[in-house]
Amino acid sequence: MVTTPKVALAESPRPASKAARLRALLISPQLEFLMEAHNGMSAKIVEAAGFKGVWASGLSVSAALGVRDNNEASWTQVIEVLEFMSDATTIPILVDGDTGWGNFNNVRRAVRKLCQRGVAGICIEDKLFPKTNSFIGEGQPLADIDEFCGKIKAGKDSQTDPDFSLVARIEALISGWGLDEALRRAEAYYGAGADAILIHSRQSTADEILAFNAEWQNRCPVVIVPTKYYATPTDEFRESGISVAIWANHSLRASITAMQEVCRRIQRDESLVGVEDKVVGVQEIFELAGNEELAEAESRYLPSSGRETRAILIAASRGAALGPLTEDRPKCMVDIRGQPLLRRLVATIRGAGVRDVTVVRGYKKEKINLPSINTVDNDLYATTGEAASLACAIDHIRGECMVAYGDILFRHHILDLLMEAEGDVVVTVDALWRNRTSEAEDWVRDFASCTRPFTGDYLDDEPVYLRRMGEDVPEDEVDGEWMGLAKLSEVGSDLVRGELEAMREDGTLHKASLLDLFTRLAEAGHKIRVVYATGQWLDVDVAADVADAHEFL
Ligand code: SPV
Ligand code: MG
Repeated sequence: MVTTPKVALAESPRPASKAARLRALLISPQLEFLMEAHNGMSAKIVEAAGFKGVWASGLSVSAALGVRDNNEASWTQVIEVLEFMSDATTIPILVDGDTGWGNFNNVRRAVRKLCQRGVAGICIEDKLFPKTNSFIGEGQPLADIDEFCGKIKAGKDSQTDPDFSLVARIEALISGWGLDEALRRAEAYYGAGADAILIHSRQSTADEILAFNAEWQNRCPVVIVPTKYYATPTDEFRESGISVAIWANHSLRASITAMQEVCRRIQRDESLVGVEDKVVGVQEIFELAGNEELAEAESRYLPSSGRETRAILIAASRGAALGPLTEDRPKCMVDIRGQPLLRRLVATIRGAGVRDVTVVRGYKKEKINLPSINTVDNDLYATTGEAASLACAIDHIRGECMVAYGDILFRHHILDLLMEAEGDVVVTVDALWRNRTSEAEDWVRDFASCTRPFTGDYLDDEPVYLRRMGEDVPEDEVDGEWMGLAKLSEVGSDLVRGELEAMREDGTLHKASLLDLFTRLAEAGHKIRVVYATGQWLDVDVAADVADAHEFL
Protein backbone atom coordinates (compact mmCIF):
# COMPACT_ATOMS: atom_id res chain seq x y z
CA MET A 1 0.00 0.00 0.00
CA VAL A 2 1.34 3.45 -0.90
CA THR A 3 1.38 5.93 1.94
CA THR A 4 1.11 9.68 1.66
CA PRO A 5 4.40 11.47 2.44
CA LYS A 6 2.70 14.21 4.46
CA VAL A 7 5.94 15.86 5.60
CA ALA A 8 7.40 15.99 2.12
CA LEU A 9 4.19 17.56 0.83
CA ALA A 10 4.10 20.10 3.64
CA GLU A 11 7.71 21.14 3.08
CA SER A 12 7.46 21.26 -0.68
CA PRO A 13 7.24 24.74 -2.23
CA ARG A 14 5.40 23.21 -5.22
CA PRO A 15 1.63 23.60 -5.41
CA ALA A 16 -0.27 20.51 -4.26
CA SER A 17 -0.78 17.94 -7.01
CA LYS A 18 -4.20 17.41 -8.54
CA ALA A 19 -4.53 14.14 -6.64
CA ALA A 20 -3.68 15.87 -3.36
CA ARG A 21 -6.28 18.51 -4.09
CA LEU A 22 -9.01 15.94 -4.80
CA ARG A 23 -8.08 14.18 -1.57
CA ALA A 24 -8.34 17.50 0.26
CA LEU A 25 -11.85 18.01 -1.18
CA LEU A 26 -12.88 14.54 -0.01
CA ILE A 27 -11.63 15.02 3.55
CA SER A 28 -12.53 18.69 3.85
CA PRO A 29 -14.95 19.37 6.73
CA GLN A 30 -17.25 21.39 4.50
CA LEU A 31 -19.45 20.32 1.65
CA GLU A 32 -17.56 20.44 -1.65
CA PHE A 33 -18.75 20.06 -5.24
CA LEU A 34 -17.63 18.34 -8.42
CA MET A 35 -19.12 19.39 -11.74
CA GLU A 36 -19.57 17.10 -14.70
CA ALA A 37 -17.49 17.43 -17.84
CA HIS A 38 -17.09 15.07 -20.76
CA ASN A 39 -14.28 16.46 -22.90
CA GLY A 40 -11.48 19.00 -22.84
CA MET A 41 -13.65 22.00 -23.60
CA SER A 42 -16.38 21.22 -21.08
CA ALA A 43 -13.69 20.58 -18.46
CA LYS A 44 -12.21 24.01 -19.17
CA ILE A 45 -15.65 25.57 -18.81
CA VAL A 46 -16.14 23.80 -15.47
CA GLU A 47 -12.83 25.16 -14.23
CA ALA A 48 -13.55 28.65 -15.54
CA ALA A 49 -16.90 28.62 -13.69
CA GLY A 50 -14.98 28.28 -10.43
CA PHE A 51 -15.39 24.60 -9.55
CA LYS A 52 -12.60 22.98 -7.61
CA GLY A 53 -12.94 19.63 -9.33
CA VAL A 54 -14.38 17.75 -12.29
CA TRP A 55 -16.59 14.68 -12.41
CA ALA A 56 -15.75 12.80 -15.62
CA SER A 57 -19.15 11.17 -15.91
CA GLY A 58 -19.38 7.80 -17.63
CA LEU A 59 -22.84 8.66 -18.89
CA SER A 60 -21.72 11.97 -20.33
CA VAL A 61 -18.43 10.83 -21.83
CA SER A 62 -20.28 7.95 -23.50
CA ALA A 63 -23.12 10.16 -24.72
CA ALA A 64 -20.70 12.76 -26.06
CA LEU A 65 -19.07 9.98 -28.04
CA GLY A 66 -22.51 9.00 -29.32
CA VAL A 67 -22.68 5.66 -27.51
CA ARG A 68 -24.63 4.23 -24.59
CA ASP A 69 -23.62 4.18 -20.94
CA ASN A 70 -23.06 0.40 -21.20
CA ASN A 71 -19.30 0.22 -21.56
CA GLU A 72 -19.71 0.62 -25.29
CA ALA A 73 -16.77 3.02 -25.25
CA SER A 74 -13.72 0.96 -24.31
CA TRP A 75 -11.75 1.93 -21.23
CA THR A 76 -8.82 3.11 -23.31
CA GLN A 77 -11.14 5.36 -25.28
CA VAL A 78 -12.35 6.82 -21.99
CA ILE A 79 -8.74 7.34 -20.92
CA GLU A 80 -8.03 9.18 -24.15
CA VAL A 81 -10.86 11.57 -23.39
CA LEU A 82 -9.54 11.95 -19.84
CA GLU A 83 -6.11 12.83 -21.15
CA PHE A 84 -7.59 15.75 -23.08
CA MET A 85 -9.59 16.81 -20.03
CA SER A 86 -6.59 16.59 -17.74
CA ASP A 87 -4.35 18.50 -20.14
CA ALA A 88 -7.00 21.18 -20.54
CA THR A 89 -7.43 21.91 -16.83
CA THR A 90 -5.56 22.57 -13.62
CA ILE A 91 -8.25 21.26 -11.26
CA PRO A 92 -8.48 17.60 -10.25
CA ILE A 93 -10.63 15.05 -12.06
CA LEU A 94 -12.51 12.21 -10.41
CA VAL A 95 -13.31 9.72 -13.14
CA ASP A 96 -16.41 7.56 -13.17
CA GLY A 97 -14.67 4.20 -13.64
CA ASP A 98 -17.94 2.24 -13.89
CA THR A 99 -17.28 -1.24 -12.51
CA GLY A 100 -13.52 -0.86 -12.98
CA TRP A 101 -13.75 -1.92 -16.62
CA GLY A 102 -13.24 -5.59 -15.77
CA ASN A 103 -11.97 -7.49 -12.74
CA PHE A 104 -9.26 -6.60 -10.19
CA ASN A 105 -6.57 -6.94 -12.85
CA ASN A 106 -8.23 -4.41 -15.14
CA VAL A 107 -8.58 -2.04 -12.18
CA ARG A 108 -4.84 -2.33 -11.47
CA ARG A 109 -3.92 -1.39 -15.01
CA ALA A 110 -6.53 1.38 -15.20
CA VAL A 111 -5.33 2.99 -11.96
CA ARG A 112 -1.72 3.01 -13.16
CA LYS A 113 -2.76 4.60 -16.44
CA LEU A 114 -4.90 7.20 -14.67
CA CYS A 115 -1.97 8.16 -12.46
CA GLN A 116 0.19 8.54 -15.57
CA ARG A 117 -2.42 10.81 -17.14
CA GLY A 118 -2.74 13.07 -14.11
CA VAL A 119 -6.27 11.94 -13.20
CA ALA A 120 -6.76 12.46 -9.46
CA GLY A 121 -9.08 9.61 -8.57
CA ILE A 122 -11.42 6.88 -9.71
CA CYS A 123 -14.88 5.91 -8.59
CA ILE A 124 -15.84 2.27 -9.09
CA GLU A 125 -19.32 0.87 -8.54
CA ASP A 126 -20.35 -2.53 -7.21
CA LYS A 127 -22.25 -3.77 -10.25
CA LEU A 128 -21.30 -6.21 -13.01
CA PHE A 129 -19.42 -5.57 -16.24
CA PRO A 130 -20.79 -4.47 -18.67
CA LYS A 131 -22.69 -2.01 -16.53
CA THR A 132 -25.98 -0.25 -17.20
CA ASN A 133 -26.77 3.28 -16.07
CA SER A 134 -28.33 3.31 -12.59
CA PHE A 135 -31.47 5.04 -13.82
CA ILE A 136 -32.30 2.28 -16.31
CA GLY A 137 -34.34 -0.79 -15.32
CA GLU A 138 -34.95 -2.30 -11.89
CA GLY A 139 -32.92 -4.53 -9.60
CA GLN A 140 -29.63 -4.56 -11.44
CA PRO A 141 -27.40 -7.34 -10.04
CA LEU A 142 -24.73 -6.28 -7.57
CA ALA A 143 -21.12 -7.44 -7.39
CA ASP A 144 -20.10 -9.96 -4.78
CA ILE A 145 -18.81 -7.98 -1.79
CA ASP A 146 -15.51 -9.86 -1.45
CA GLU A 147 -14.81 -9.68 -5.15
CA PHE A 148 -15.45 -5.92 -5.07
CA CYS A 149 -13.22 -5.50 -2.01
CA GLY A 150 -10.48 -7.24 -4.02
CA LYS A 151 -10.87 -4.62 -6.72
CA ILE A 152 -10.58 -1.83 -4.18
CA LYS A 153 -7.40 -3.33 -2.69
CA ALA A 154 -5.94 -3.94 -6.15
CA GLY A 155 -6.65 -0.35 -7.15
CA LYS A 156 -5.12 1.13 -4.01
CA ASP A 157 -2.05 -1.10 -4.31
CA SER A 158 -1.53 0.03 -7.92
CA GLN A 159 -1.62 3.79 -7.59
CA THR A 160 1.69 5.39 -8.40
CA ASP A 161 0.60 8.76 -7.03
CA PRO A 162 0.37 8.53 -3.24
CA ASP A 163 -2.56 10.97 -3.15
CA PHE A 164 -4.66 9.26 -5.82
CA SER A 165 -8.14 8.49 -4.44
CA LEU A 166 -10.39 5.51 -4.93
CA VAL A 167 -14.08 6.10 -4.24
CA ALA A 168 -16.22 2.97 -3.78
CA ARG A 169 -19.77 3.43 -5.06
CA ILE A 170 -22.60 1.52 -3.47
CA GLU A 171 -25.57 0.61 -5.67
CA ALA A 172 -27.54 -1.28 -2.99
CA LEU A 173 -30.22 1.45 -2.67
CA ILE A 174 -30.53 1.72 -6.47
CA SER A 175 -31.01 -2.04 -6.81
CA GLY A 176 -33.60 -2.19 -4.03
CA TRP A 177 -31.52 -3.95 -1.36
CA GLY A 178 -32.14 -1.29 1.27
CA LEU A 179 -30.24 0.56 3.92
CA ASP A 180 -28.70 -2.36 5.84
CA GLU A 181 -27.14 -3.86 2.74
CA ALA A 182 -25.81 -0.41 1.82
CA LEU A 183 -24.26 0.00 5.27
CA ARG A 184 -22.79 -3.53 5.18
CA ARG A 185 -21.14 -2.76 1.87
CA ALA A 186 -19.92 0.66 3.04
CA GLU A 187 -18.22 -1.01 6.01
CA ALA A 188 -16.58 -3.62 3.80
CA TYR A 189 -15.38 -1.17 1.17
CA TYR A 190 -14.01 1.25 3.74
CA GLY A 191 -12.22 -1.66 5.36
CA ALA A 192 -10.72 -2.64 2.00
CA GLY A 193 -9.08 0.78 1.70
CA ALA A 194 -11.54 3.02 -0.14
CA ASP A 195 -10.77 6.69 0.46
CA ALA A 196 -14.47 7.58 0.32
CA ILE A 197 -17.78 5.95 -0.47
CA LEU A 198 -20.40 7.17 -2.92
CA ILE A 199 -23.93 6.29 -1.90
CA HIS A 200 -26.29 6.51 -4.84
CA SER A 201 -30.08 6.83 -4.93
CA ARG A 202 -32.70 7.18 -7.62
CA GLN A 203 -35.44 8.50 -5.37
CA SER A 204 -36.83 11.97 -5.88
CA THR A 205 -36.15 12.90 -2.25
CA ALA A 206 -32.93 12.65 -0.31
CA ASP A 207 -34.55 10.64 2.50
CA GLU A 208 -32.66 7.38 2.02
CA ILE A 209 -29.36 9.19 1.48
CA LEU A 210 -29.83 11.23 4.64
CA ALA A 211 -30.86 8.09 6.54
CA PHE A 212 -27.73 6.30 5.36
CA ASN A 213 -25.57 9.22 6.39
CA ALA A 214 -27.14 9.42 9.80
CA GLU A 215 -26.18 5.77 10.40
CA TRP A 216 -22.79 5.93 8.72
CA GLN A 217 -21.68 8.81 10.93
CA ASN A 218 -18.91 9.94 8.62
CA ARG A 219 -16.68 6.94 9.24
CA CYS A 220 -15.14 7.95 5.94
CA PRO A 221 -16.05 10.73 3.50
CA VAL A 222 -19.42 10.33 1.73
CA VAL A 223 -20.08 11.41 -1.85
CA ILE A 224 -23.55 11.82 -3.34
CA VAL A 225 -25.09 12.39 -6.80
CA PRO A 226 -28.37 14.32 -6.37
CA THR A 227 -29.51 14.01 -10.01
CA LYS A 228 -32.94 12.62 -9.04
CA TYR A 229 -33.38 14.41 -5.72
CA TYR A 230 -32.22 17.72 -7.17
CA ALA A 231 -34.91 19.70 -5.36
CA THR A 232 -33.37 18.96 -1.96
CA PRO A 233 -31.88 22.18 -0.57
CA THR A 234 -28.11 21.93 -0.63
CA ASP A 235 -27.95 23.00 3.00
CA GLU A 236 -29.53 19.68 3.97
CA PHE A 237 -26.49 17.88 2.51
CA ARG A 238 -24.24 20.32 4.31
CA GLU A 239 -25.98 19.81 7.64
CA SER A 240 -25.90 16.06 7.26
CA GLY A 241 -22.10 16.15 6.85
CA ILE A 242 -21.93 14.99 3.25
CA SER A 243 -18.42 15.46 1.94
CA VAL A 244 -18.87 15.97 -1.80
CA ALA A 245 -21.95 16.49 -4.00
CA ILE A 246 -21.54 15.69 -7.69
CA TRP A 247 -23.57 17.64 -10.25
CA ALA A 248 -23.32 14.68 -12.53
CA ASN A 249 -24.55 15.40 -16.06
CA HIS A 250 -25.62 19.00 -16.40
CA SER A 251 -22.88 20.21 -18.76
CA LEU A 252 -23.88 17.53 -21.23
CA ARG A 253 -27.60 18.14 -20.81
CA ALA A 254 -27.15 21.89 -21.20
CA SER A 255 -25.16 21.40 -24.38
CA ILE A 256 -27.75 19.03 -25.84
CA THR A 257 -30.53 21.54 -25.17
CA ALA A 258 -28.50 24.34 -26.76
CA MET A 259 -27.46 22.29 -29.77
CA GLN A 260 -31.00 21.06 -30.41
CA GLU A 261 -32.36 24.57 -30.29
CA VAL A 262 -29.71 26.01 -32.60
CA CYS A 263 -29.79 23.13 -35.09
CA ARG A 264 -33.56 23.21 -35.36
CA ARG A 265 -33.57 26.96 -35.83
CA ILE A 266 -30.89 26.95 -38.53
CA GLN A 267 -32.57 24.06 -40.29
CA ARG A 268 -35.89 25.87 -40.26
CA ASP A 269 -34.61 29.35 -41.22
CA GLU A 270 -31.89 28.27 -43.64
CA SER A 271 -30.01 31.20 -42.14
CA LEU A 272 -27.72 31.97 -39.22
CA VAL A 273 -29.30 35.32 -38.42
CA GLY A 274 -31.69 33.98 -35.80
CA VAL A 275 -29.02 32.25 -33.74
CA GLU A 276 -26.03 34.55 -34.04
CA ASP A 277 -26.65 36.31 -30.75
CA LYS A 278 -27.53 33.04 -28.99
CA VAL A 279 -24.16 31.37 -29.47
CA VAL A 280 -20.66 32.35 -28.45
CA GLY A 281 -18.52 34.05 -31.05
CA VAL A 282 -15.56 32.18 -32.50
CA GLN A 283 -13.32 34.60 -30.57
CA GLU A 284 -14.56 33.02 -27.34
CA ILE A 285 -13.64 29.59 -28.69
CA PHE A 286 -10.14 30.88 -29.39
CA GLU A 287 -9.94 32.28 -25.88
CA LEU A 288 -11.14 29.06 -24.26
CA ALA A 289 -8.76 27.04 -26.40
CA GLY A 290 -5.85 29.25 -25.29
CA ASN A 291 -4.85 30.64 -28.70
CA GLU A 292 -3.26 33.63 -27.06
CA GLU A 293 -0.69 31.39 -25.42
CA LEU A 294 0.06 29.80 -28.79
CA ALA A 295 0.57 33.18 -30.45
CA GLU A 296 2.93 34.14 -27.65
CA ALA A 297 4.80 30.84 -27.97
CA GLU A 298 5.04 31.26 -31.74
CA SER A 299 6.72 34.59 -31.30
CA ARG A 300 9.24 32.91 -28.97
CA TYR A 301 9.92 29.67 -30.87
CA LEU A 302 9.17 30.12 -34.56
CA PRO A 303 12.14 31.73 -36.27
CA SER A 304 10.03 33.35 -38.96
CA SER A 305 7.14 34.50 -36.82
CA GLY A 306 8.98 37.58 -35.60
CA ARG A 307 9.37 38.68 -39.23
CA GLU A 308 6.02 37.67 -40.54
CA THR A 309 5.20 40.00 -43.40
CA ARG A 310 1.75 41.41 -43.87
CA ALA A 311 0.39 43.14 -46.94
CA ILE A 312 -1.90 46.09 -47.51
CA LEU A 313 -3.50 46.39 -50.93
CA ILE A 314 -5.02 49.69 -51.98
CA ALA A 315 -8.14 48.89 -53.96
CA ALA A 316 -10.58 51.70 -53.23
CA SER A 317 -10.94 53.33 -56.63
CA ARG A 318 -13.47 52.50 -59.28
CA GLY A 319 -11.16 52.69 -62.30
CA ALA A 320 -13.59 54.82 -64.29
CA ALA A 321 -11.42 54.60 -67.40
CA LEU A 322 -12.48 50.96 -67.68
CA GLY A 323 -16.00 52.18 -68.42
CA PRO A 324 -18.69 49.49 -68.32
CA LEU A 325 -16.25 46.94 -66.90
CA THR A 326 -16.35 48.75 -63.58
CA GLU A 327 -20.00 49.69 -63.53
CA ASP A 328 -20.87 46.96 -61.06
CA ARG A 329 -17.49 46.27 -59.48
CA PRO A 330 -14.25 48.01 -58.60
CA LYS A 331 -11.34 47.74 -60.96
CA CYS A 332 -9.52 45.22 -58.79
CA MET A 333 -12.40 42.77 -59.23
CA VAL A 334 -12.36 42.87 -63.03
CA ASP A 335 -12.14 39.37 -64.43
CA ILE A 336 -8.80 38.29 -65.80
CA ARG A 337 -9.05 34.85 -67.33
CA GLY A 338 -11.76 33.62 -65.01
CA GLN A 339 -10.52 35.20 -61.79
CA PRO A 340 -10.68 38.70 -60.37
CA LEU A 341 -7.44 40.62 -60.73
CA LEU A 342 -7.21 41.06 -56.97
CA ARG A 343 -7.55 37.36 -56.39
CA ARG A 344 -4.58 36.73 -58.64
CA LEU A 345 -2.58 39.42 -56.87
CA VAL A 346 -3.42 37.99 -53.43
CA ALA A 347 -2.40 34.52 -54.62
CA THR A 348 0.98 35.85 -55.83
CA ILE A 349 1.55 37.59 -52.51
CA ARG A 350 0.49 34.54 -50.51
CA GLY A 351 2.89 32.53 -52.63
CA ALA A 352 5.68 34.61 -51.09
CA GLY A 353 4.59 33.48 -47.60
CA VAL A 354 2.49 36.53 -46.72
CA ARG A 355 -0.57 35.30 -44.85
CA ASP A 356 -2.03 38.49 -43.44
CA VAL A 357 -3.53 40.49 -46.32
CA THR A 358 -5.59 43.62 -45.77
CA VAL A 359 -7.49 45.21 -48.64
CA VAL A 360 -8.61 48.83 -48.51
CA ARG A 361 -12.01 48.93 -50.18
CA GLY A 362 -14.04 51.89 -51.41
CA TYR A 363 -16.11 51.81 -54.60
CA LYS A 364 -18.63 48.89 -54.58
CA LYS A 365 -16.88 47.56 -51.52
CA GLU A 366 -19.29 44.67 -51.05
CA LYS A 367 -17.94 43.19 -54.28
CA ILE A 368 -14.54 42.65 -52.68
CA ASN A 369 -15.40 39.37 -51.02
CA LEU A 370 -12.34 37.18 -51.37
CA PRO A 371 -11.79 34.49 -48.75
CA SER A 372 -9.34 35.00 -45.88
CA ILE A 373 -8.54 38.66 -46.35
CA ASN A 374 -8.99 41.51 -43.90
CA THR A 375 -10.79 44.53 -45.21
CA VAL A 376 -10.87 48.17 -44.17
CA ASP A 377 -12.95 50.77 -45.92
CA ASN A 378 -12.22 54.21 -47.32
CA ASP A 379 -15.75 55.49 -47.64
CA LEU A 380 -14.41 58.81 -48.99
CA TYR A 381 -12.75 57.01 -51.89
CA ALA A 382 -14.40 59.26 -54.49
CA THR A 383 -12.68 62.39 -53.24
CA THR A 384 -9.46 61.12 -51.68
CA GLY A 385 -6.14 59.72 -52.93
CA GLU A 386 -4.20 56.57 -52.16
CA ALA A 387 -2.44 57.99 -49.12
CA ALA A 388 -5.82 58.51 -47.47
CA SER A 389 -6.74 54.93 -48.38
CA LEU A 390 -3.51 53.67 -46.84
CA ALA A 391 -4.25 55.72 -43.74
CA CYS A 392 -7.53 53.81 -43.37
CA ALA A 393 -5.36 50.72 -42.77
CA ILE A 394 -2.99 52.52 -40.40
CA ASP A 395 -3.52 49.92 -37.65
CA HIS A 396 -2.30 47.23 -40.05
CA ILE A 397 0.94 49.05 -40.94
CA ARG A 398 3.01 47.17 -38.40
CA GLY A 399 6.15 45.09 -38.46
CA GLU A 400 7.33 44.03 -41.89
CA CYS A 401 4.62 45.20 -44.24
CA MET A 402 4.16 45.19 -48.00
CA VAL A 403 2.12 47.97 -49.59
CA ALA A 404 0.79 47.54 -53.11
CA TYR A 405 -1.82 48.81 -55.49
CA GLY A 406 -4.66 46.39 -55.94
CA ASP A 407 -4.66 46.60 -59.74
CA ILE A 408 -1.21 45.29 -60.63
CA LEU A 409 0.14 41.98 -61.81
CA PHE A 410 3.80 41.04 -61.75
CA ARG A 411 6.02 38.02 -62.07
CA HIS A 412 6.93 36.23 -58.92
CA HIS A 413 10.65 36.99 -59.08
CA ILE A 414 9.88 40.69 -58.62
CA LEU A 415 8.36 39.90 -55.26
CA ASP A 416 11.40 37.80 -54.37
CA LEU A 417 13.68 40.75 -55.18
CA LEU A 418 11.57 43.00 -53.00
CA MET A 419 11.41 40.55 -50.09
CA GLU A 420 15.17 40.01 -50.13
CA ALA A 421 16.05 43.71 -50.32
CA GLU A 422 17.25 45.36 -47.14
CA GLY A 423 15.99 48.75 -46.12
CA ASP A 424 13.30 50.34 -44.02
CA VAL A 425 11.31 51.48 -47.03
CA VAL A 426 11.94 49.64 -50.32
CA VAL A 427 10.21 50.42 -53.61
CA THR A 428 10.33 48.46 -56.88
CA VAL A 429 11.12 50.59 -59.91
CA ASP A 430 10.88 49.42 -63.52
CA ALA A 431 14.06 50.50 -65.30
CA LEU A 432 12.56 49.63 -68.70
CA TRP A 433 9.84 52.25 -68.35
CA ARG A 434 10.39 53.44 -71.89
CA ASN A 435 9.21 50.08 -73.23
CA ARG A 436 5.74 50.56 -71.76
CA THR A 437 3.06 52.00 -73.98
CA SER A 438 -0.61 52.74 -73.51
CA GLU A 439 -3.63 53.71 -75.52
CA ALA A 440 -5.00 55.72 -72.62
CA GLU A 441 -5.60 59.33 -73.48
CA ASP A 442 -4.31 60.81 -70.27
CA TRP A 443 -1.92 58.10 -69.21
CA VAL A 444 -0.56 58.88 -65.77
CA ARG A 445 2.73 57.32 -64.76
CA ASP A 446 4.46 57.05 -61.42
CA PHE A 447 7.95 58.16 -62.34
CA ALA A 448 10.88 57.76 -60.01
CA SER A 449 14.05 59.77 -59.88
CA CYS A 450 16.80 57.84 -58.12
CA THR A 451 20.36 58.35 -56.89
CA ARG A 452 21.72 56.14 -59.71
CA PRO A 453 20.24 54.78 -62.91
CA PHE A 454 19.89 51.07 -63.52
CA THR A 455 23.22 49.69 -64.76
CA GLY A 456 22.07 46.23 -65.84
CA ASP A 457 24.99 44.77 -63.95
CA TYR A 458 23.56 42.13 -61.62
CA LEU A 459 26.82 41.98 -59.70
CA ASP A 460 26.51 45.67 -58.87
CA ASP A 461 25.00 45.71 -55.41
CA GLU A 462 25.66 49.28 -54.47
CA PRO A 463 22.35 50.48 -53.07
CA VAL A 464 20.19 52.91 -55.01
CA TYR A 465 17.87 55.33 -53.26
CA LEU A 466 14.85 57.35 -54.26
CA ARG A 467 15.16 61.09 -54.77
CA ARG A 468 11.51 61.66 -55.54
CA MET A 469 8.49 60.20 -57.25
CA GLY A 470 5.88 61.98 -59.29
CA GLU A 471 3.90 62.10 -62.48
CA ASP A 472 5.72 65.29 -63.35
CA VAL A 473 9.37 64.22 -63.02
CA PRO A 474 11.17 65.72 -66.07
CA GLU A 475 12.08 63.03 -68.55
CA ASP A 476 15.83 63.55 -68.18
CA GLU A 477 15.52 62.88 -64.47
CA VAL A 478 13.40 59.74 -64.76
CA ASP A 479 15.24 56.55 -63.79
CA GLY A 480 12.22 54.32 -63.87
CA GLU A 481 8.56 53.83 -63.09
CA TRP A 482 7.28 52.77 -59.69
CA MET A 483 5.41 49.49 -60.06
CA GLY A 484 3.04 50.12 -57.19
CA LEU A 485 4.85 47.75 -54.88
CA ALA A 486 6.76 48.62 -51.72
CA LYS A 487 8.00 46.93 -48.56
CA LEU A 488 8.40 48.43 -45.12
CA SER A 489 10.51 47.09 -42.29
CA GLU A 490 9.25 47.46 -38.72
CA VAL A 491 11.06 50.82 -38.57
CA GLY A 492 9.69 51.67 -42.03
CA SER A 493 6.16 50.92 -40.84
CA ASP A 494 6.66 53.28 -37.91
CA LEU A 495 7.97 55.93 -40.31
CA VAL A 496 5.03 55.59 -42.67
CA ARG A 497 2.50 55.69 -39.85
CA GLY A 498 4.18 58.81 -38.50
CA GLU A 499 4.22 60.47 -41.93
CA LEU A 500 0.55 59.68 -42.56
CA GLU A 501 -0.28 61.25 -39.21
CA ALA A 502 1.82 64.30 -40.12
CA MET A 503 -0.02 64.56 -43.44
CA ARG A 504 -3.32 64.29 -41.65
CA GLU A 505 -2.24 67.12 -39.34
CA ASP A 506 -1.00 69.46 -42.08
CA GLY A 507 -4.10 68.83 -44.19
CA THR A 508 -2.37 67.18 -47.18
CA LEU A 509 -3.48 63.60 -46.52
CA HIS A 510 -6.83 63.95 -48.21
CA LYS A 511 -5.50 64.48 -51.70
CA ALA A 512 -2.05 62.91 -51.46
CA SER A 513 -0.88 59.94 -53.50
CA LEU A 514 1.58 57.28 -52.39
CA LEU A 515 4.11 59.09 -54.60
CA ASP A 516 3.68 62.14 -52.38
CA LEU A 517 4.14 59.99 -49.31
CA PHE A 518 7.42 58.43 -50.47
CA THR A 519 8.70 61.74 -51.80
CA ARG A 520 8.03 63.41 -48.45
CA LEU A 521 9.97 60.67 -46.70
CA ALA A 522 12.88 60.90 -49.18
CA GLU A 523 13.01 64.67 -48.98
CA ALA A 524 12.99 64.49 -45.20
CA GLY A 525 16.26 62.54 -45.47
CA HIS A 526 14.94 58.99 -44.99
CA LYS A 527 16.58 56.41 -47.18
CA ILE A 528 14.02 54.93 -49.58
CA ARG A 529 15.78 51.96 -51.12
CA VAL A 530 15.12 51.27 -54.81
CA VAL A 531 15.02 47.77 -56.25
CA TYR A 532 15.21 47.86 -60.03
CA ALA A 533 13.21 45.40 -62.09
CA THR A 534 13.05 45.13 -65.83
CA GLY A 535 9.47 44.92 -67.00
CA GLN A 536 7.41 41.78 -66.32
CA TRP A 537 4.54 43.64 -64.70
CA LEU A 538 1.47 45.64 -65.60
CA ASP A 539 -1.24 47.72 -64.09
CA VAL A 540 -4.80 47.81 -65.27
CA ASP A 541 -6.12 51.24 -66.11
CA VAL A 542 -7.93 50.98 -69.43
CA ALA A 543 -9.69 48.20 -71.35
CA ALA A 544 -6.57 47.49 -73.40
CA ASP A 545 -4.73 46.73 -70.13
CA VAL A 546 -7.26 43.98 -69.42
CA ALA A 547 -6.40 42.39 -72.74
CA ASP A 548 -2.69 42.75 -71.86
CA ALA A 549 -3.38 41.10 -68.52
CA HIS A 550 -4.96 38.12 -70.30
CA GLU A 551 -1.82 37.89 -72.41
CA PHE A 552 0.41 38.30 -69.39
CA LEU A 553 -1.07 35.20 -67.81
C1 SPV B 1 -22.52 9.10 -14.32
O1 SPV B 1 -22.53 10.32 -14.31
O2 SPV B 1 -22.15 8.44 -15.29
C2 SPV B 1 -22.95 8.36 -13.15
C3 SPV B 1 -23.92 8.96 -12.28
O3 SPV B 1 -22.53 7.27 -12.99
S1 SPV B 1 -25.43 8.31 -12.71
O4 SPV B 1 -25.68 8.58 -14.11
O5 SPV B 1 -26.35 8.95 -11.82
O6 SPV B 1 -25.40 6.88 -12.50
MG1 MG C 1 -21.70 6.44 -14.56
